[in-house]
Amino acid sequence: KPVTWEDIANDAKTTEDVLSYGLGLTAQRYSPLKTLNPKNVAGLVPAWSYSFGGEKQRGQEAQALVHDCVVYVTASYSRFVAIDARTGKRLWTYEHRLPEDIRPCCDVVNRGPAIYGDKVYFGTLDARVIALDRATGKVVWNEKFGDHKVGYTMTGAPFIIKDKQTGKVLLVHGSSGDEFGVVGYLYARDPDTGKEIWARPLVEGHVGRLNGQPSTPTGDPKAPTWPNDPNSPTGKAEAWSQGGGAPWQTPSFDVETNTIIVGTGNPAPWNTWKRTAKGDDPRNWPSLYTSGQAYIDPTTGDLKGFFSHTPNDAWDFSGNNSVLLFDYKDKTTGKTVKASAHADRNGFFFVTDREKLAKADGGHPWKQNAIINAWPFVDGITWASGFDLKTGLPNEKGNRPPEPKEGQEKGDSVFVSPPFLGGTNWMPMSYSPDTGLFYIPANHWAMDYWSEQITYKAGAAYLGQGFRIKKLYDDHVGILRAINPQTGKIAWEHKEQFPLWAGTLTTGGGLLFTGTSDGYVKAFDAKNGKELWKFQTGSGVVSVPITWQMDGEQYVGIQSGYGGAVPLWGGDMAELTKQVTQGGSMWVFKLPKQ
Ligand code: PQQ
Repeated sequence: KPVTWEDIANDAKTTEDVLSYGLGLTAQRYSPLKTLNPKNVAGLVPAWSYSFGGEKQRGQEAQALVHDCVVYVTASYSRFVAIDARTGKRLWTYEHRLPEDIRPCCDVVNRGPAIYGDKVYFGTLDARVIALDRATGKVVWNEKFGDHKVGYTMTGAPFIIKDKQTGKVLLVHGSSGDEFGVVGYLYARDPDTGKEIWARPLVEGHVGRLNGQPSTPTGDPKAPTWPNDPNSPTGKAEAWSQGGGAPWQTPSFDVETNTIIVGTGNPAPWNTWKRTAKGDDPRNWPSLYTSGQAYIDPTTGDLKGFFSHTPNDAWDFSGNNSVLLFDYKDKTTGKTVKASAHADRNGFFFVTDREKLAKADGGHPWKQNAIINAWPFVDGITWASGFDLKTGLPNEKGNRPPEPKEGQEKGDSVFVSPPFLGGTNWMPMSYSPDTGLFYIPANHWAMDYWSEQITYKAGAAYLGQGFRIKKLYDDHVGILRAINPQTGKIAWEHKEQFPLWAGTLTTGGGLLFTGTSDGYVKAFDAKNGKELWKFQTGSGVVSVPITWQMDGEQYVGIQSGYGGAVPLWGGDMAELTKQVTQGGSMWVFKLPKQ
């Protein structure tokens, strides 16, 4: 049967299917299923495993969907598979033919599909969104959204929402490409035809599109948070034309306020001095609307509100990681607070006022006063001591890498933690309304970091920085942490020798599922972090677990296949994980029949 908007809107509550990235519009990654629990989870065994095949393997980062007993999952190199959820038998495969000159920064990954009506959707590395017939895998439409030669690409899962204002169902997706100096866009399309409805650039002063026409500028048309350059044709510094801000991960959707909420990527180039007026303090040039959380009107694509996690981001912290929506009762006032939660690469866990940010009040969309709190979720943060809760701005510790001196190619190196790979990265955290805790797949590491000279060249990396990733502790890199969003206290933690690069999932049965880079799928007690079960899949796990119910039994699904940014950019960590073999398969587990 076709997937309706009501099915998607109820995804977080229904247990027989998984219809959205995030297991629901609020992206909490919580399933109410209770069959599996701390007492019986040790008995989990594989139901089946499916190999994606091919000579090319690399990272498998997808979150699968399940509908009508079919598993829909994407694989590396822009591949899509439909699998019989009962038997593991392939129903169809779609292998997108990729040109040679694609430019993904951080591996040939794909984070999963979307589903609606009789179609499934996914993004490809040559900057397309493709709709396939759910039953046959045949292409229904195929829309190219950017030039892959200059760096546009797509790795994130698209997302279905319904605009309350117009009653239209929209397919929403973002672009990737900040490391090549392209301006990032969020797009809304008609899911039936693929036709663009609006496009929103995330660099201040760039103009959006609505129904094929130029619409509004993003924030202030003069882009006062980016420096001017009287010698350039735009009147702005070179960086402004190449400014990044790509919303390369999947949004969440607030039905109540009719708002799309998405993290925005790093400013381009990484080099802070290229985005600062000569001789001035970078903090006066926040590079809006990059490295923060954006609140977007689904009718027009206009920006209603924005909170910057790292103003004038000098460390490629980006702001993309999932923004989870949750409500809580304030301990002192007893009032229900409608909040957003986000664990940033910069090492801080943010709780922000979702209602304030989702309100288009005619004023400036930049609203740092929407901060409720920000707590460190990793040790040893070097760039800021915390956030000022009045201004919402970071208390910086003077950790920006200095400019190269006159006549030199490189500036002095500084020690930075977390490094650009982040206290956490794209792998989504989860929330359990039962424990009231957020579960962050985090890492303890650092980098040596220095500025370099840079000028924009189309299709070439646009960073202006050099780096070397290093260990912070001898005994672990990965650190799974459960954090209380009202106190910032770490309720429990679990260490891993290798970097953690898989998402987390929580259940009504009181479990937490995730995967490790050395190949295990693991289950923990969500209350206290006790490891209850593990299974070796044969390659590193850097994907996102799901769970569903079928024929009265609870299933858990996850992909195995090592890759992503760590083996490519990870310095000492790439060295450490060299021993992990590549792979590419979907694994499904359940309890043996009684
Ligand atoms: N992708 C990964 C990964 O899949 O392991 C890690 C990263 C990306 C990063 O650390 C990035 O900074 C990053 N940045 C962009 C961007 O700014 O456009 C895109 C991506 C991507 O699409 O995978 C990553």
